[in-house]
Amino acid sequence: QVDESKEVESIVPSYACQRRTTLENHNTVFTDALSLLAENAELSDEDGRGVAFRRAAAMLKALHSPVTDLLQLRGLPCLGGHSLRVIKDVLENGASSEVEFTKQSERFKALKVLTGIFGVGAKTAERWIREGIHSLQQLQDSAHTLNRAQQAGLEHYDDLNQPVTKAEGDAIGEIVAKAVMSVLPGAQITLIGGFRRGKLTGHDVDFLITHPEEGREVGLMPKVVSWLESKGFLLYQKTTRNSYLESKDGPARPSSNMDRFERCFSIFKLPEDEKQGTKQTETLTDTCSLTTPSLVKDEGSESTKRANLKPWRAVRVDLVVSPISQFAFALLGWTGSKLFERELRRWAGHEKAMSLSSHALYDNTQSKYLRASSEEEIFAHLGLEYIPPSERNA
Ligand code: DCP
Ligand code: MG
Repeated sequence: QVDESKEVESIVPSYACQRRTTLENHNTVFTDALSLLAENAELSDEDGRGVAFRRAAAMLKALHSPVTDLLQLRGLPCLGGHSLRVIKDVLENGASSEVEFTKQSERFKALKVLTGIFGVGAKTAERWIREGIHSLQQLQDSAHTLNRAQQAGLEHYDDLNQPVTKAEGDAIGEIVAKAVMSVLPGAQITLIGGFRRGKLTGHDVDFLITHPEEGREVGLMPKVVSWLESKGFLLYQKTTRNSYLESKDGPARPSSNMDRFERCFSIFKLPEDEKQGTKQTETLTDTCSLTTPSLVKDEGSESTKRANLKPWRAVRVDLVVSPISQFAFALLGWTGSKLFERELRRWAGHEKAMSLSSHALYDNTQSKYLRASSEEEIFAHLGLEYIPPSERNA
């Protein structure tokens, strides 16, 4: 016999893209625990387990009140045995022993520290850990040659591991907009990623650039990057070319989830005065050339001291250029959250026999592409109720 009054929700749809998930989370104690286990699984090359924990956490995020009793979870989707055990542990003991154990483990701590370096993924970190490298100091003392991205990541470690605020995101948006307008008047720039979903902080700032006339966006990225570089705004950048091939009757069928837009992974040098909104454009270039530490001398207190003294801060910025014909798909694909995106693609494939990417939507039944010029149209093609960005925080 279920006590009806204890039920949190009667019907929760099983795909995250069918649910409205705001930033208001009534179950952080459980979602934090499950997210940490998801992170540990992802860092350990166990993606299947990672997704299972992420789905369980996302379902709990969509509930309108806190869970206080396991019985309230009856009939709710996305909860596997493992996730249920974690929730039970938290309910009964105030914390999950598995989570506490993971947090304390040398392996997890080392994976976090090493993958905290921009340019270092789980595989590289794993390899280093097997060689006994667990800290930044040990990495620096080792004979490893780091690639350009990793060197920049290590050099700006403290800054890049400090969350980016919305105000900083907006300040960078103004700079990027200026760059884009200077090299291609009429081009449009849109804030995407977590900030578009209303998040107050993020690990980076993401922008999507397009032009209302198809084709005018070709060659745009190198010009934007040159402009930014000439003004001293870039500490690091790597641009990848657009590798998405156009076929006779439309964009080629997406072959993987990874999109192939022209993309720039960068580390921005955001001057403090820009950040505070008191713009002194004339002196900007001077300010920017003040300090560019070329060697990483130490981490810890010295580097923190330096970080506090310098008149700028390093911020991760991603730029993506899309032709206008693919803009709606790029916008939807880059707004996130990551799980929301994953669930949209799973819904498309499993429920609608369609393939969704950040470039296009292909209907396998009709063997044709479905065009769209807005996110609303894409949701409609997918037979889903429209979910605005602020409710895609799964
Ligand atoms: N994205 C994706 N799959 C990837 C990379 C990105 O679906 N492998 C999409 C979803 C993300 C968006 O791009 O929301 C931006 O990627 P971020 O990693 O910057 O994620 P967020 O902006 O959501 O998070 P944060 O606020 O930490 O930057
Ligand atoms: Mg982001």
